[in-house]
Amino acid sequence: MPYVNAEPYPWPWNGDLRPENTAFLVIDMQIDFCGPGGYVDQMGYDLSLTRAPIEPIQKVFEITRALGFHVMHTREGHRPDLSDLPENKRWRSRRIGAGIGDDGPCGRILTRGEAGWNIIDELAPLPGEAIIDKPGKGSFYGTDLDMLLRRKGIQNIILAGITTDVCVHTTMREANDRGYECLLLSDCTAATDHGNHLAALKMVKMQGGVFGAVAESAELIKTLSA
Ligand code: C5J
Repeated sequence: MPYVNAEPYPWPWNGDLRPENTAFLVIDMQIDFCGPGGYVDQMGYDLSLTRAPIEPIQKVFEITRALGFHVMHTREGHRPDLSDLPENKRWRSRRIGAGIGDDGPCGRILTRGEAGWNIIDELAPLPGEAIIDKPGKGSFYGTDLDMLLRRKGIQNIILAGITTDVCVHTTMREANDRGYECLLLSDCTAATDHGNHLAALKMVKMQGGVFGAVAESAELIKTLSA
C-alpha cells in the first residue's frame, strides 16, 4: 500500500501500511463526550464540536473494517465505587458543575456501566473489536492496550475520537514514545474549543512530526482505496 498524503511527511515513515500491522483506534466516542446530557454537555460546551467527527469516523470504519484493519475503541470512565478516581479529578469536575460519579441526565457521570459511559450508537463497536476501559486521559495508563497492540503485531496507529487536545493527544504522545507510528485524522477528532483543536494538530506537526503525522480522512481513504 502506498503512503498517505499527510503532514509533515507521507505516512507511515517506512511505507509499511497493512491491515495486519495497523490499528484504527477510536477514542472516547461516548455519550458523556458527545451526547445530550453527558459530561461535556453538563459542562456547558458546544456538542456540535464533539459530534462533528461522527460521520467522518463512520466512513473510515467502512473501509478499515472491509479491509480487515484492527479496529479498537476506548472508553473513559471510573469504577462505580470510584476507587480509581483521584480526589483532585473529582473535585475539579464538581467545580465546573459536572461531578464525576454524581447523578446526571445520563446516569452517574463518567461512571462505568451508566448510560452516558456507553459508546454512541452511531459508532458502536462490532463483536470482536477490542474495547479499552481507561480511568485517565491516556489510553495506556492503567490499561492493557500496549499488551494487545504488541500481541497483534501492530506498528502503526491511526487515531480518531475526542478530544483532540486531551485524550487523543495524551494517547498519541504515549504511543509515539512507545515507538508506534501514529497518524491523527484531523476531521475525525475534535475538541471542546476549536482553537485548541487547531493548536493540538499543529503541535503534532512541529519538529518534523514530533508525535507523528496529521491527515484528513479523505487522504487515508484515497490511499486505502487505491
Ligand atoms: C476529556 C477526553 N476531555 N476524552 N476526555 O476529559 O478527552
